[in-house]
Amino acid sequence: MRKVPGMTTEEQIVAANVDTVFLVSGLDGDFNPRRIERYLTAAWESGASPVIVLNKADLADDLEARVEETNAVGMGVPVIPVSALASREDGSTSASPASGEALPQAREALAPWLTLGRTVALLGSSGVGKSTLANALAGEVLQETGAVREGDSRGRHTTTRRQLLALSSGALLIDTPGMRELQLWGEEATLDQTFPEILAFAAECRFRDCTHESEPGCAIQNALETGRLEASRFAAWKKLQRELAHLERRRDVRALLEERAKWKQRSKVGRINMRLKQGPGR
Ligand SMILES: Nc1nc2c(ncn2[C@@H]2O[C@H](COP(=O)(O)OP(=O)(O)O)[C@@H](O)[C@H]2O)c(=O)[nH]1
Ligand SMILES: [Mg+2]
Ligand SMILES: [Zn+2]
Repeated sequence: MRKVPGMTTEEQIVAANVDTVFLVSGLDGDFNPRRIERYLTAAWESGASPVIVLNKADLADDLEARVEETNAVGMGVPVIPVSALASREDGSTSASPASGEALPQAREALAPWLTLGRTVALLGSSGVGKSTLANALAGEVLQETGAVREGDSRGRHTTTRRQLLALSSGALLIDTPGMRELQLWGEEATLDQTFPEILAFAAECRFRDCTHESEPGCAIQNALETGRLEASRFAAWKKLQRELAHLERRRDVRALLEERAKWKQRSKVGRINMRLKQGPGR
């Protein structure tokens, strides 16, 4: 799920009944560990297990360094570098590895998650190569089971194509449409899974309600000072936390308004029933 783009406080379901999410990033100029944290949070919130797929390995100038950087935010989540372009069936590719080493083949590298009865969704910003990857993984497509057309609550119609591919391994692969932004839809607690080290440090703070700003005995400030916690990680956590806190407040307001509207409706119905019971003329 994500928050619908724009100001509306509503959720949008991107895919359902997913076992594994392939969080796809491109190893071109667009690589951004902060965005990976955002997608990871959405994946954890969904209940599906994430796998970080670093695509366009052929374009990476330092593949090992990128994998290491990603491992630092993945916190144990598998990180798989691939080159979807170099993984095409016919072997034709404009991509050639800078290092001269063989490029990681997407199908082999991702096979452990693409097994019988499993559903995998590709998630990531547009342009990272999700569709190219889907084609490479499908190789032998059995069937393409559909595209859906959806309207949003305002009745404006946008076409969101979601492809469900049945792979020969017996897995289902969902290719999601391009997303310009991923606004989170979830609870603050979801961040505990994305930032487990911050949760662990916070447990050591002297005050239970420590805001980790300037309180004495703050274990997070201490970890920052001693270099055990990276400042960029803490900043990323704070940013996502603020975003989720803001979302929670807006959801509370919406729930309150809905509740009020319901009671208004009920009391109106109540008055009408009362009048009916009391009969005419009263
Ligand atoms: N060099 C390189 N380009 C790739 C790779 N995978 C995809 N691309 C290119 O990236 C662009 C976006 O790919 P696409 O699959 O449409 O991305 P999507 O928006 O995530 O579905 C296309 O021009 C692809 O040819 C890759 O592994 N290496
Ligand atoms: Mg696409
Ligand atoms: Zn603290």
